[in-house]
Amino acid sequence: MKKTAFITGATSGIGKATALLFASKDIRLVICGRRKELLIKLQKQLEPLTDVYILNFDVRDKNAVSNAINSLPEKFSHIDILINNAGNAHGMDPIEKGSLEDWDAMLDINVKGLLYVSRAILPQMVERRSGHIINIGSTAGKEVYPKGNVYCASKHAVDAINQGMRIDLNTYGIRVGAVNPGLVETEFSNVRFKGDVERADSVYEGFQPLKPEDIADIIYFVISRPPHVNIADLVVMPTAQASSTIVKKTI
Ligand code: NDP
Ligand code: 8X3
Repeated sequence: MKKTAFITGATSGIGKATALLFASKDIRLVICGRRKELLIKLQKQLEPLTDVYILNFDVRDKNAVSNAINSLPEKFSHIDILINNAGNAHGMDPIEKGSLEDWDAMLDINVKGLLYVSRAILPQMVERRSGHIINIGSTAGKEVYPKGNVYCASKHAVDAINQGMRIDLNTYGIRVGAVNPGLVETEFSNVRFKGDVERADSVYEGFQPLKPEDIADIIYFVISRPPHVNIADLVVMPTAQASSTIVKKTI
């Protein structure tokens, strides 16, 4: 039977690459994000391949999250796969100089937003005793690096939530796992450095970073395992990267 996947942060980067790959695998899609024009563009691109429904909301707004999910038409309301991907880093400052707005954004989006979306979708998975949740964490959820402070805290929280979900949902046969990427070239650094393109580009200079499609491939591998297999926690880095601070660069 055709499955339905709900992907947050589908307007760019990892979420968009995952939507493209899932569509080619005949998975029905609910694609989410704040930039409606990008969602409409992606919907038009994917509709020849699969059924696509747009939900346009900010994951920080708990009422918007639950209203959007409750408004899904019947065809899209049975969610088999949840990809909790929406998130970003905002700023990169030493802790004593950190921006309170950046801290709010990272904790509200990466942690609370993930929780709001999950809370709205989990009851139907529990009722059906089936479902698969992939939480997009980060190497920043496994180690802390200089000036990463609050972003790393948000991704360590995702790591803990991933474990907590797996424990609490174990009894219902719901699969829960995290995919934790290292450096992936997306809009991530543009957002982190607030549109400073030169600074953003320099993050990926002198080595071959991961592409969003590399992560999409892994997400598809995880969700396409047989029902008795749950990939609980996976870390993936570019070959040039050994840790958050050790990257072999040619420049
Ligand atoms: P992008 O900036 O390319 O994509 C981020 C996505 O999140 C966008 O689709 C954006 O949509 C969505 N998003 C951000 N804020 C909100 C919000 N408030 N409400 C709803 N949607 C939101 O970055 P990536 O693809 O790289 O990031 C995806 C995930 O991967 C994030 O959780 C990130 O932390 C994680 N990650 C990224 C790595 C990297 O090196 N790139 C490495 C490890 C993890 P819109 O703006 O339209 O709302
Ligand atoms: C994104 C990877 O190293 O920029 O989560 O924090 S990093």
